[in-house]
Amino acid sequence: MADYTQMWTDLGLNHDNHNALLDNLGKAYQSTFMAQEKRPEGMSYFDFVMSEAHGLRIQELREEQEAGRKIIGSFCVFVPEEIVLAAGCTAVGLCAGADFAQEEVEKVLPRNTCSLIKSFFGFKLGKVCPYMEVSDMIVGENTCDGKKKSFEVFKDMVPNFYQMDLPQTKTPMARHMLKQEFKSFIEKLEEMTGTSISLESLKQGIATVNAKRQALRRLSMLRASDPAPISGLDALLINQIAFLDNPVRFTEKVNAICDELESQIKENKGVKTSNAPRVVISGCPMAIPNWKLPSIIESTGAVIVGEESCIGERGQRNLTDDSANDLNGLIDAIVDRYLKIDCAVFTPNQERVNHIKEMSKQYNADGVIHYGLQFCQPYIMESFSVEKELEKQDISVLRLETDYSQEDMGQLSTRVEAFVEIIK
Ligand code: BJ8
Repeated sequence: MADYTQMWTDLGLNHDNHNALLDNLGKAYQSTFMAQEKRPEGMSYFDFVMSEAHGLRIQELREEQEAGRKIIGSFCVFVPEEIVLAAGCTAVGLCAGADFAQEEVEKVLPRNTCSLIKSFFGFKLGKVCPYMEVSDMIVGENTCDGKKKSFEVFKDMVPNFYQMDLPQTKTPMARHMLKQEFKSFIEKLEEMTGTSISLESLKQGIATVNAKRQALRRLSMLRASDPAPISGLDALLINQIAFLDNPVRFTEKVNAICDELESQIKENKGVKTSNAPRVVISGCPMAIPNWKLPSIIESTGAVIVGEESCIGERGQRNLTDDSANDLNGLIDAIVDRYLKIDCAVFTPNQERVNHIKEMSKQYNADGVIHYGLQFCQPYIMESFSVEKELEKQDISVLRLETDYSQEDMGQLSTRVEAFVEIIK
């Protein structure tokens, strides 16, 4: 990596903390990703993106800023990228997948807060996330109680914080509310950029994001093959990078790796043998650089064939209808698309269970591992009904609760190994 010290200084990063984070991430990346066998050649692009995630990509974002674009950071797949792009801005997902500065975090948040929330507080307090520091606006959404209440604290720690309210049901009233929220978001972006979102710019925004989602969908469908053409770890990494990379370039690279995987499939080649146990992971999102559980699962010889997660199918599977010929019609289409996201903060949420069953069948899974972050009420509460419903269909389920620490690695490995033995 080139020397980006000056850029990091300009962004106000804490050099010691940041160097320590990069050092740890580099080691984790080597042992988790580079140690895998038979990786597709197309992964070299994603390895490069990761190696430059705090360097070249941030430099690109700063160049975009110099050219007049605003950078919009967010924590949730409910923040519509179509609208961000239509406003001439760039969307980035903010990292929330590793513990950092936990002692500082626990001075402002209760200990029993989920790791994902503690993580973005730690990244802010430790001054180690260039994406957070480069953002011109950070959007926090009212989803679970943890995020909603923590944003009351977080909003005083970042300039240009914008709070988006979200419904928790899918009634006509809730849909109306979401539409109003998206309209307020449009107004805010227009005020910030001084330009209006037009029919053409919104159509273009939808086209760019739909193309990205179609490419990710194509990748997902290829994972139904046996032997699996790509590891779950690499597929998760691609889904994580979807939140950081330039969307047009990313789409091209995902399609390129899909071309490669298609030819591997034709030759009946895969990353594991065809009798490897196949697992779908379902539950809380695995934000970058959270690779702990997938790495444990795949170290047993099993292969992850799908993620029912916001960093995975829940976040990416539905496209936005672009057929309307007026702005209001397109906003309606965006609202309808986002209301299909079956996050556990919604009640009732039968669609999510149906989707897990569907995925399990579609990807020929031998079992489902439900991943709940400790203290995440929505997903942990829902995991009981998910387990019950899947077992009715004879789908084996393992419910796990964990956090970002390494302390429970031994216990998790034992439970995962035992589960993989059963589903073999
Ligand atoms: S649409 S899943 S990205 S809210 S793990 S912070 S739920 S206590 S992240 Fe999410 Fe949007 Fe929903 Fe998806 Fe709360 Fe649970 Fe923590 Fe969570």
